[in-house]
Amino acid sequence: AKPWPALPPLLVDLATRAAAQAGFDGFVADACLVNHYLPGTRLSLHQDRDEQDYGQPIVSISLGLPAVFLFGGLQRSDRPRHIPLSHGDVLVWGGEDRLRFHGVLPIKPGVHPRMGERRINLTLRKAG
Ligand code: MD6
Ligand code: FE
Repeated sequence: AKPWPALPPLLVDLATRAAAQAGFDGFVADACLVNHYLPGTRLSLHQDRDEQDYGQPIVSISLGLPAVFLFGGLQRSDRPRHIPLSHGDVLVWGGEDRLRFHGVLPIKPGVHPRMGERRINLTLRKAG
């Protein structure tokens, strides 16, 4: 089978530096999920559990329209905090928070000057 193409070093470096700033040294992302949100799109509460090592954090980069990130507890029923995210924000979660339920409220209609009517989220991970 063909190997996955390498991630852009720029993104891997950004994720390593953001993770270190949040207290997670030595993070080297090997995967990036790209989610595209149109106005009205939401992401329901979930845990990120597809990775091998929950000792590695998640680094999330937000671009375009603003969003409200829901940061919940370890049970789906725990009431989530609301964290506003705008263009250029980088959010890191890991350690004891790695398996918190999280999601995104429906994106409000709007036009971002650079990105138009969309939000793009990049999550950098260590999958393997
Ligand atoms: C966000 N994204 O868009 C949060 N999880 O701010 C996620 O939680 C996420 O984009 C799993 C896979 C892709 C994602
Ligand atoms: Fe997620």
